[in-house]
Amino acid sequence: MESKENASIAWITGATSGIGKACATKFAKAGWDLIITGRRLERLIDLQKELQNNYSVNVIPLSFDVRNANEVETALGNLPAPTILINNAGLSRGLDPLAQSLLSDMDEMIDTNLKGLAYVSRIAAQKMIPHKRGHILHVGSIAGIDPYANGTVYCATKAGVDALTQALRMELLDKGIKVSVIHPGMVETEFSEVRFHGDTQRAANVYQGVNPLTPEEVADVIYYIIQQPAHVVLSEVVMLSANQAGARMIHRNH
Ligand code: NDP
Ligand code: 8X3
Repeated sequence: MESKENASIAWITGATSGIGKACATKFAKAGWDLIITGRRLERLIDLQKELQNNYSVNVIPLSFDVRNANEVETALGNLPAPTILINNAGLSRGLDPLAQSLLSDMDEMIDTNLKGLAYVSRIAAQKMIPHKRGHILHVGSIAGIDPYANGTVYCATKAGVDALTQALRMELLDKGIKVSVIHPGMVETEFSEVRFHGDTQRAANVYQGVNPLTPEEVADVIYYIIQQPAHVVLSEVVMLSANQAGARMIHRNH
């Protein structure tokens, strides 16, 4: 990455799709240099080219699995401190009672949404602390503050993200580092396709008649959170479609 005077650098995890990809575009448009991450390297490289060509910013793609602490350390450990971290990589697997859930689905959600998120924020915090500046933003979910049946483990991981965010904010309070969480409701991304293991019809049904949020709308709010004056932190933001009043209280127009 070429060094620019006072360049602002954003690390964005989960940038190959959905909310993370929309954040990468939003921040590149605003002139931020980016570290974009995800497992699908081809998608990262395509996005890198697109953003560098369109917005003349520096973009570094880093492909690694957030579940693997060694991969996270190898990828991010030698980088300079980011100005901000958008810790967004995450997923849901299955929509079943706990008694019928697959162990592999449960492990994947816990390892990605909770352990992976913690690995990445740990490194970002280590790097930001000596500079006494920075902003760590976690992508939680309405599922973390309004749990629902058949989503036990996903909801628990997102409740964990909420708790982790609050505790981290306390730890970093006297260190000049802001910590925020955004809890979106339904956003139309690849999320449901991943949840239903590639069943695109079942995934499409989730958003029928809802007018869900778009990833670009969520990215706009994330940008707003980051742009607040130095003495202001939007610590927790809940963002829903106007057709949604809770995780499972949804008005469908048919
Ligand atoms: P997408 O499936 O579109 O994007 C998920 C992103 O996470 C991808 O870039 C994926 O990259 C990355 N990711 C998943 N697992 C890993 C892993 N093990 N290592 C590295 N990267 C990983 O979904 P969304 O954009 O909707 O999801 C983004 C976040 O928003 C998630 O944390 C999700 O829980 C949260 N959320 C989503 C809502 C929704 O309705 N869509 C609502 C509320 C919160 P790759 O596969 O290339 O590794
Ligand atoms: C994703 C939103 O309601 O499907 O976090 O859990 S929900």
